[in-house]
Amino acid sequence: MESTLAIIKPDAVGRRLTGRILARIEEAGFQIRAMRMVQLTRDEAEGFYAVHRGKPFFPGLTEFMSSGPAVVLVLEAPGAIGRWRELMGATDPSKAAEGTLRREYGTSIGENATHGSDAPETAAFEIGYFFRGVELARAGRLG
Ligand code: 3AN
Repeated sequence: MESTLAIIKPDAVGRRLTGRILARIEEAGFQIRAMRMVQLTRDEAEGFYAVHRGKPFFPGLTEFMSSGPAVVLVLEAPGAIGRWRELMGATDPSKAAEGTLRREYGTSIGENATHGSDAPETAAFEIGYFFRGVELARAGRLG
């Protein structure tokens, strides 16, 4: 079993797409182990995306991610990291495959509706950034 950190980004929450994206997550067979709505400060967004510091899109990315509420989730499934990235589609919505969340709900490479961890180490960091172990354990009893 594997866990990944997913975010429904401020563009999607603002456009009232949260429920539809959650339905797609559950229909795809992920177990939601933890979930919370957050309004990131600029500092918190910068900490989350620290690996991208220095890249040209970093200021815009962190401004966007702190521009409104987002929904953070821990998704569990066998191969959750890869499967969630597959369901999201490519970073650029115009290049994302038909039927993916970013193709359907993303509007630009910056405002692309969802985030997902890209490797087990990243998932561990990102899950720990938002959730304490006890919050996961409690949700984990749902099975
Ligand atoms: P992904 O989220 O698909 O793993 P990353 O990790 O390369 O993509 O980039 C993190 C986030 O930064 C992306 N989700 C996207 O919102 C933003 N981003 C990446 N590349 C660009 C770009 N060239 N211009 C604007 N935003 C970008």
